[in-house]
Amino acid sequence: MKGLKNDEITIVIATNNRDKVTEIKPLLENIAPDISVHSLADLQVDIEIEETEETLEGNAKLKTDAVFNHLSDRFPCLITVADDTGLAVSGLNGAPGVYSARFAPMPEGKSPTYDDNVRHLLRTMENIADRKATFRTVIALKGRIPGDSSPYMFETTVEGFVEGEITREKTGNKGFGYDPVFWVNSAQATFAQMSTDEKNRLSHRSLAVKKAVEELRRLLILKP
Ligand code: ITT
Repeated sequence: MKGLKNDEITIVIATNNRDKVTEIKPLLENIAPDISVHSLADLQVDIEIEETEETLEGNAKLKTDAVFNHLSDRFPCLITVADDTGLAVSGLNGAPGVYSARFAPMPEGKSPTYDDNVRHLLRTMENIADRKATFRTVIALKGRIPGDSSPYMFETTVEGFVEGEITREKTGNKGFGYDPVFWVNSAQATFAQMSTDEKNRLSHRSLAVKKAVEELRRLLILKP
């Protein structure tokens, strides 16, 4: 890490989901001044990554690997950050979990919208009393930063979660995905009733990203 300047470090958020970028970017920009943080869209990278693993960790790592390999030649000092998130509902034995993006059944070749998934969840849970639910985010990090004598490679995952309940109807119009039906116990509101800043004070994603920031600061300061 000798002589490394922040403006030589490129962090790329490995997601095609713009709503995640809105939440993650301001938190990563906190790491240190001058570090550049980009989304795939900022870099005009068009890459489809199929989520073939059965765990959030596995899918998050697939995304950091794919984007790291894609951009490795372009940036000498590169850190890729990926998020995989699942909603686990107690009364549905943990579903939709790792399949949260693809919960509502759709015709071949069509992906469900956020609204399709929310409507399917409310319909599936019409007669279910146990509405306890947990949002869990796994953030994977993969990086190459200069080491003492050769480049230092690292890979790790961190996670964050928040407990809540699935409401009986949609409440609020902010956020994305299942936010209008996820009642956050500690805030007594749904995520869709919160601004990005408010959600970022307590969400599963922000807790995971804050741990990732700590880990990155440690690596960048320790200069392994
Ligand atoms: P990438 O894989 O490109 O990052 P994705 O939308 O496929 O984006 P995930 O598989 O991690 O992302 O997310 C699964 C789904 O869970 C997502 O499509 C949303 O419907 C929902 N979701 C994720 N984070 C959420 C949040 O903070 N609030 C509400 N719903 C969320």
